[in-house]
Amino acid sequence: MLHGPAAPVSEITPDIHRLIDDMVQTMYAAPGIGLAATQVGVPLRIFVADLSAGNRAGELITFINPELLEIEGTQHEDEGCLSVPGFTANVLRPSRAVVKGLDRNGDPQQIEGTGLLARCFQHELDHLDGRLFVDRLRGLTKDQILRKIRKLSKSGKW
Ligand code: GNR
Ligand code: NI
Repeated sequence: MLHGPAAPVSEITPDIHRLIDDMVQTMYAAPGIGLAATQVGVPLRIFVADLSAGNRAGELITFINPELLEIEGTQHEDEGCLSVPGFTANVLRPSRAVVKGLDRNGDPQQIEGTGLLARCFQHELDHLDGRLFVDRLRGLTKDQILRKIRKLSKSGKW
């Protein structure tokens, strides 16, 4: 599921609202700053994000059918993923990203993110296209992480 693409949401039904509420709860429980529907086993183009991980009101962002409009600059920072537990790596990403899509109510929204928010947006958009942060790594870092994951999963510890 994590390696496959997600399909657009055609209609925002009560089921979609229940899914979003569930994703928000799951993100806060983790805790994480973002979560894509593919991470909870639903291959639909939805993600939620909250840089405060639920600690500050009004920071929750919900995107349905998000699209990357603009990217600019570069940033190198450590990145992790709730679906790749126990590993972080330095990932090169654009430092600014503008995302457009629908909000929870189906109204159009466009949000500009810089720094961590830009990173989070791109991380979640990657999930919806079946990409994990490890897929963006190169060379020794990637080999080391994949080797460790393979070893752990072989012994049933991952
Ligand atoms: O909680 C998360 N933290 C994080 C840190 C740096 C870059 C991206 C992220 S997203 C991650 C939650 C997650 O896996 N979302 O898909
Ligand atoms: Ni992730």
